[in-house]
Amino acid sequence: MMVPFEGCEKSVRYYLVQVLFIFWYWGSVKNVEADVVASVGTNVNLGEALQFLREYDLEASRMCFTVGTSQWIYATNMTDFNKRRMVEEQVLKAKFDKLTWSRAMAFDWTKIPDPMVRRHLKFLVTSGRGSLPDEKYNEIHHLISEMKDIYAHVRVCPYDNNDKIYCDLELEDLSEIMAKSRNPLELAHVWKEWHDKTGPPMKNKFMRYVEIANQASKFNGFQDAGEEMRYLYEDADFENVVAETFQRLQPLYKEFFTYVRKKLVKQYGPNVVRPEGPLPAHILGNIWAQDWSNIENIVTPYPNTPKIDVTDEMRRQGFTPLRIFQMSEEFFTSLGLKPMPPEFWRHSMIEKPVNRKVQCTASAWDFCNRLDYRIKQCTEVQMKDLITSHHEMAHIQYYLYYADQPYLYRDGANPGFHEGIANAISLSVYNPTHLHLVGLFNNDTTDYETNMKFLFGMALGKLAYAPYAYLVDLWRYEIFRNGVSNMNSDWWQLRIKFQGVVPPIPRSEQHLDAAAKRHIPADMPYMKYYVALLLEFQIFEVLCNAAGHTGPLHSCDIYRSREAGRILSDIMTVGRSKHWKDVLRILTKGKSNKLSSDSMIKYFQPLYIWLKVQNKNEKLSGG
Ligand code: X8Z
Ligand code: ZN
Repeated sequence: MMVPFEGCEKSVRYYLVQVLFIFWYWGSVKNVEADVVASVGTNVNLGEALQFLREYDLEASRMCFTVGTSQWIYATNMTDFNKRRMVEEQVLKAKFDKLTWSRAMAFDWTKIPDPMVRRHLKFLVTSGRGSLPDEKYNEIHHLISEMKDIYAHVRVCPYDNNDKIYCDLELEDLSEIMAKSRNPLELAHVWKEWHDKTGPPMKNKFMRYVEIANQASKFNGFQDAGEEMRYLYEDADFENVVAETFQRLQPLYKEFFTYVRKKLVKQYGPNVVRPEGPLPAHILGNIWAQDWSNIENIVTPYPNTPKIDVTDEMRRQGFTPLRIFQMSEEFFTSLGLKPMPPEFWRHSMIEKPVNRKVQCTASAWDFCNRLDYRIKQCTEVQMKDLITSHHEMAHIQYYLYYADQPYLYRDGANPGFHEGIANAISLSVYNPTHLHLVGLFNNDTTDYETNMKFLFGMALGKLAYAPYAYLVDLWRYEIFRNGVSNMNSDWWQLRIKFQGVVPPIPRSEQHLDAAAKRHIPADMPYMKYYVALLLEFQIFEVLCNAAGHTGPLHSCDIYRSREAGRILSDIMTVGRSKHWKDVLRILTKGKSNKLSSDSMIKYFQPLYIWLKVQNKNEKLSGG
């Protein structure tokens, strides 16, 4: 199983674990703007605005520290007591956010002369659901918590378990079956159970959520909640821009899809996989069919050529989790970037403790006090974790570089930047050239078959993911814009159109298959992953050019390139203080400010040529 790039940044400010409890605690707290329709205030006094923002900055940073600390304590020691303390802090934070919104609303940000102050106030008043009356504010958070709860508590019976005794499979178990089982009946069972137990019980709640989310957005001056989600990209043409990048990926995706389908027909036969049709969603190694890495052994070319995996070598050399993190740090210092601060080494959790329950998903934390940065990772000595540690540390580098910005600018230039940068670093690390240079891989890295196999493996994780990453929010935009009738058929229309994937069994409007993905019930945006995917390759290409790389892009390693490090520090230092297009200008030294799929296409170019030869007698299809 190859999952090279996982983990994510853990921005305390957006993270509310148990919002349901928050609103129990909140109780009857009243707010002065109850039932007031949001409108821009009249205050245009620059001095007062500056004073308000200074106070906000201090208080928000302090809040981020206290909430973040309570979340860290819970995530690394999951007791009921720690959970209660965390919830108490989150209640205070939620109150603070709503109060901040109402104070910011007193200003007419559009008329404030100072551009920095204007931008700050704009961020504060045009985001979130603070504009809703208390009742609805509480209701929508309650709905989201209930949907998250339904999602978290789904349990499924195993296939062929006739006595129905052990019906306790959780998502993690189901994911394991989807990854490893090659029995199409078992896979269809798991797929059906998961989708039947997530969507239908939350459908009514989801419809009400759509209604209230749209109301909040209208209060904020948007047409609907989808427009508000896109507003974070500060680009009126955003939908067209991403659509164009996606179109350009089509020829490559179709070749890839056609090749994968041919291999799957061979494995499962024409009754499961139609030789010229779309792919059924249950045989792609992943419950959402978003990442196909787990079927690598079925579909890979050159099955006898060894895969690049340095796990054995790491163990032979006596690697430890600490050494993995030291090696990651050395990667960044070799670029001239910052070493990890002492607090990082003192407080990070880089191994799974034996004596207590912890949340093991890898994450990088910014405690917003300009001192305290940590990684939480249950590191094992294996290649996957070596890459993850570099990825997480790239998030910490971003935190360190934008630390001197005001609170609201201590963030990625747009929602895709953090993941984009972290994954660009991973591209350089999960790379035969780099692994050879750090003494973990000794085979010939120029061999043609090894390279094609490597690129094919990357395509299963990255190229297969592109349409899925793109369509999740396309669907949400459609629902917010056009309403909640035909939600499920809309979902499958997008999936067949963009991914070329169909459900393994008939579906109806009783189902809500999009809700099988956590980001839908949890109200978490998804387009950022598509944007991050493009940025990852764009940033990687620029860094490689700066490092003087010649040859195919996929073999580039930026290790020890001070010039690549300088570019990284330049784009990270500005955080969110500049428009992301200006950050792309900095990245490209003025050459371009466009989001583009060209670098991704370039990365996979050798595979594309190879696929065209392999598919010369095939009828191409795909998205
Ligand atoms: O949701 C996540 C992370 C949080 S940053 C767990 N990811 C997306 C997903 O799981 O679909 C990471 C990759 C894409
Ligand atoms: Zn990440």
